[in-house]
Amino acid sequence: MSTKTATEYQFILISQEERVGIIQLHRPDALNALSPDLMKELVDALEAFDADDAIGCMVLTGGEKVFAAGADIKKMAEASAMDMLLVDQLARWDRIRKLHKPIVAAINGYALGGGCELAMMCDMIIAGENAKFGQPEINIGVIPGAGGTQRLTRAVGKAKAMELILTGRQFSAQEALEMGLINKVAPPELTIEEAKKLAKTISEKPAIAVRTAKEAILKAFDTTIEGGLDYERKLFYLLFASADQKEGMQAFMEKRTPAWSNR
Ligand code: DAK
Repeated sequence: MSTKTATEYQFILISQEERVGIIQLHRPDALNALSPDLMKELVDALEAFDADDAIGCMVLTGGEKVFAAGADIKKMAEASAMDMLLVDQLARWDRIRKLHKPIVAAINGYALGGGCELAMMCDMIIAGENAKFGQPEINIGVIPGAGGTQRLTRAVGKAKAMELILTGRQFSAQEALEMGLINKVAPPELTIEEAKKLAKTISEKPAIAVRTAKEAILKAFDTTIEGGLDYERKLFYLLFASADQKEGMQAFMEKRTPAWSNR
């Protein structure tokens, strides 16, 4: 677990607004290409926010013209299969999947390859009208390797995922919205504000219920409906052990605003 301060990161910028933790990818000379060093900082920062009781929700963003142009092609070009296996980047990406708190992606400009996959690992996506999504790996002789074939397919269905991954074409924020991949399209100058607004709303909800809801929703992707319903029910019962369940229901009956302890 990292205890780094903002100034110790080289490829990301971090900040906090109320209960929202904000991470900005910041490697502008390489279009925020997701090098192992950048990914290490990103995962460290996400885990630090995830462990911080003062944070209720996170926002992940990039620059004005590019969210991320994918994995660093220059660093991968000469790699052997064994190099790729031994670097085991996937283990780092997998740690993002295990985060408890929700992440809202705020995307302006390119979100390509690993950039699109990173956006899809977030829980909600707000995109600027200038956003360009895509899985262009086919054009450099490979396929998506950080979940694109799975997450895009689950989000938009087989036919669209086939078309997008086999052609490698870019698609707009509007098309992403129509396919159900993202939550909202915003004017580019408002993308981050819209994402922060959504994150702030969520960050003010009782934290244990938020993390439990995220866990239950993600379960829907890797279980049967029967298994998912059972899982949901157990989590529902579990919440009756939380102070916030008592407070939330008591406050409702007393017609007052609940004071969450996030316990
Ligand atoms: N990697 C390294 N450098 C990149 C880059 C990238 N992905 N994308 C751009 N750059 C560099 C360019 O080489 C150029 O560098 P210089 O020539 O100035 O040194 C600089 O950024 C500016 O790029 P352009 O001159 O090309 O700028 P344009 O505005 O003309 O075009 C573009 C922007 C984003 C459309 C274009 O750069 C582009 O098509 N980039 C490549 C996009 C791409 O193919 N992305 C997918 C990469 S493969 C995994 C995890 C992750 C992945 C796989 C596995 N595991 C955990 C197992 C992910 C794989 C990928 O993402």
